[in-house]
Amino acid sequence: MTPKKKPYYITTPIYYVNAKPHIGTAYTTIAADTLARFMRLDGRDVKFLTGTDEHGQKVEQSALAKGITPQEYVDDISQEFHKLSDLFGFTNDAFIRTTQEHHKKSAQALWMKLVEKGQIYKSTYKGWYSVRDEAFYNEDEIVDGKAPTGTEVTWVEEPSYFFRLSEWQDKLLDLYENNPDFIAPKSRLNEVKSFVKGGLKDLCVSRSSFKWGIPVPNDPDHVMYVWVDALPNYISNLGFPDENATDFKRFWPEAIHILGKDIIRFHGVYWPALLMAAGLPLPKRLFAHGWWTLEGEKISKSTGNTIDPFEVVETYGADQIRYFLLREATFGRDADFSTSALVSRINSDLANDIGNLVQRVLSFAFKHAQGQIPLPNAFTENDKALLKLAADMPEKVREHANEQALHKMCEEIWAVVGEANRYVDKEEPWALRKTGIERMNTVLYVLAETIRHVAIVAQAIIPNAAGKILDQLAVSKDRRDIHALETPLISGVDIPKPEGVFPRIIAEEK
Ligand code: ME8
Repeated sequence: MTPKKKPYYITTPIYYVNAKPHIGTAYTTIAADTLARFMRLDGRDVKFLTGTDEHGQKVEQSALAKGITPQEYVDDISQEFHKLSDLFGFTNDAFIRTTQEHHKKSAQALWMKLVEKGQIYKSTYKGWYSVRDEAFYNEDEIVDGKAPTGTEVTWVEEPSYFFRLSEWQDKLLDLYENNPDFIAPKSRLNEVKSFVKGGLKDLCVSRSSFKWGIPVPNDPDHVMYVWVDALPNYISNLGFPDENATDFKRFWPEAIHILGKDIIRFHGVYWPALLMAAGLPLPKRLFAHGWWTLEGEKISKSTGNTIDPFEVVETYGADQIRYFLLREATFGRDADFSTSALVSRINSDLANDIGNLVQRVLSFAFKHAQGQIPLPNAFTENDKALLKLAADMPEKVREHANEQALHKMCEEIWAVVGEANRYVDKEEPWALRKTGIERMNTVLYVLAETIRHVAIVAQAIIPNAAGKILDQLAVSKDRRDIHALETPLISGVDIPKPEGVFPRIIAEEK
């Protein structure tokens, strides 16, 4: 009996539609897509969600400025995020929009659950609000008349609903204590802990000074505060409020939320508190990655120092950008986006290391081994060492994937590529052509088998190129998952004429 596939639910933040996607927003989805792809290759039952966050004062104001309705405005920009999915080949199973009816009903149902449990009450909010952050700030957080994030704040006094967040302080601290892996990396866990230890005030969860939002049940003068509307997307996608919905039962406790460190407080404090208060299970883990910066400044749509993903993909290619973003930054830390670093990664890791390896081996086999990956003869210690390195690699990558260490996943695969290149240089198959065809065949087989391992796992990171490499190795489409690596490469079959997968497209900058 085949074991039932283990569920894996991965999400990105739902992005605000107040501006087009930029490289920072693409990054989070690339990271989640890579994990989703890897887990599918590894035989997991994956659900991968992304989408757009379409309500709030910011959207209402932007639509007004353009002279269109908020709905027209969000329909337009949401499309840009769909185009981004096509650009990078994202494999999300669903794309949620908070303006969808099923989401609105779900957020309202969560609200009602909180009301029934006495967790929501009406009062008056007096304090600072940043429209750009869609966040409330305490007096002691205001720096030189601005939010701690540097955005403009306005003084707000309006009748509002409040969530009894203050009641959840101890439960949250217990959660972090008993589940130290709930928030990663550690630095973010510590940040969240100290925020909660500093004391929690009840959270204002409705607004009445604008209309573009999900109406508060039984009080149409209020719309839900944008985060209370947005966070439940992770469960509305699974069928909540129907707690018996197949997807909710199967995927909810398995959830891994990938997000940027800017929104860790919302995910690490408000979200678990709302869920506990509603009596719902908590997600398994939150991973907050760092920021991409441009000359040290956070890349951000509000400051305008953005990098357009469509432009860089046009110039360098989608796989190249995916690889660069995943490999260059330690996942969890900030990294600077520089053209010279990008070009150098493309030329060294992609063109030189993997591109050359594949090209050298496959063209040689095509020309000098009758267009086939030949059958091997007895393996030497050197052959066995490379084959073992390749065979052990998927397990190492799996361990890193389980910890969302995306840069280490890349490193592990490329360590095999590096070793394979050293093996080619040492074994010199071109010289063996004259001195020992049998040995040449074995060397070619060992290399092809190593490349198959690399390409199968690398499908998670560079899906287009890895797919092409597998085509060139004549690996059939149904034998491209990690399970297929348990049986050896089928050699002695014709391979197509090899073509370069990663041309050295750009002259390296001096
Ligand atoms: O916060 N570097 O949406 P948002 C890396 N709607 N990642 C970046 C980045 C950068 N420079 N800039 C943005 C929201 N991001 C809410 C989320 S979820 C229930 C609601 C990424 O459009 C990063 O993932 O402002 C960050 O958390 C997210 O975009 C913020 O997207």
